[in-house]
Amino acid sequence: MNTLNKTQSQQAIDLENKYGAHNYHPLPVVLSKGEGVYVWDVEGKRYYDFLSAYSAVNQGHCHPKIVNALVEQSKRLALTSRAFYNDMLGKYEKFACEYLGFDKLLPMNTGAEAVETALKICRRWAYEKKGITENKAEIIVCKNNFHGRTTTIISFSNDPVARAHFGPYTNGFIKIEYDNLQELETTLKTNPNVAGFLVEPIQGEAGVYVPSEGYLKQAKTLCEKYNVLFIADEVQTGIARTGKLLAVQHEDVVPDILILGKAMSGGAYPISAVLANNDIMNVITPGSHGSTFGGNPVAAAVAIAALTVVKEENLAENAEKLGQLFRNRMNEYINTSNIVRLVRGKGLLNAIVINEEEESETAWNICLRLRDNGLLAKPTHGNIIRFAPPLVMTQEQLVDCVSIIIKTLKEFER
Ligand code: IF1
Repeated sequence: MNTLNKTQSQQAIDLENKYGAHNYHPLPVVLSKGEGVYVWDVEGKRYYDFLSAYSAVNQGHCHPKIVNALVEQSKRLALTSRAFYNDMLGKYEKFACEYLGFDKLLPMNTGAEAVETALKICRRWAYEKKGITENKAEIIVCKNNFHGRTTTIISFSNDPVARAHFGPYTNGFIKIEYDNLQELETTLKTNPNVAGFLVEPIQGEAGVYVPSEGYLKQAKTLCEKYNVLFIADEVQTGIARTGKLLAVQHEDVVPDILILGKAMSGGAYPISAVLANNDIMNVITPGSHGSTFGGNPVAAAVAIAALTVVKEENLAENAEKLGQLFRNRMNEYINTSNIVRLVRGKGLLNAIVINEEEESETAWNICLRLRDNGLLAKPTHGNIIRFAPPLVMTQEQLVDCVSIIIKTLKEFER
């Protein structure tokens, strides 16, 4: 077929296939515009976005206040590097520290970089404050974690697809079962060299796995008992996604180190951050860590705007309310159907488990049909579909979306 006869979508897909590395398997839809809870494909068809760029676009696509901050700051000053001061970074750091309740912030760009930063801070703290013998520090992580794509982070992943043939792997991590306090305590008791416990408040990639009530609170208590840093990876769960500003706040936990990314910018710009109090953050000294782009003036302006929108538009409260409604409506449907096993999640981070084996293609096929019916979502496993719309959604829109989802699921009933 010559290019003239191809749809615009197919042309875009072909270009990516030919010239782009094949590190993704996207749902076949080519998007060219977004506004609020909606995205449009190149043919002009409109969809509800139920992925929100993996929870980066909590504030909705192209939020005018965030876009304005991006544009105005870009026109004034975009990048200085950290070799010089700029007039935006300090303002942003003060704003974010007060907003989130920490003494200090270390600015980075991507989630994986922020996780790496947290690991470095934790190790330094282990040697300089806790007194662990050099090179002996261990950090506890959980099975089925997802913390990013760097060589160190994949070293403690147990996903064969993410890890295979990328070794040799980084040492210094102990893997335990998620949501298992017994194993956490045993590990802490038997390993005096543990410096930190790195955990996702809800495991996203694992399939929106919500731990038992009290798990985070008790894990934090155990960390205190053994003088170990509780490191919360809120890259995906943070910034109002789960119905609170931070998911750890559902259990009144204040992490020793907080990792944020994604919705720090509302999707307009890659912005991540690590927050901690002085006694921990002060192990970082000039030259020991950094980034060319981290903390640049555009990022600072965008983050202030993105965090302001979260408060001004009560996004945490909206996520909580709409999340309840979503799970209630889905549960009503699940009681009448055999295609969906269950719905789980918190706030507007939810997933349904399809009544099939993990290797099944049903979730993918349902996502294709959802697309045809005007709603975009992505499977996390063969049998799990994540639903994470922008938090600016209205109740009326959510009800409309629920009916699209249920109508689509009904097409798969046997
Ligand atoms: C991809 C999942 C989401 C994260 C947590 C750190 C990072 C992530 C808890 C790294 C990133 C992404 C990256 C994305 C897929 C995605 C994801 F499906 F893998 F689990 F969000 F649900 N910590 N999550 O979830 O942040 O370096 O990407 O900025 O395509 O790899 P990053």
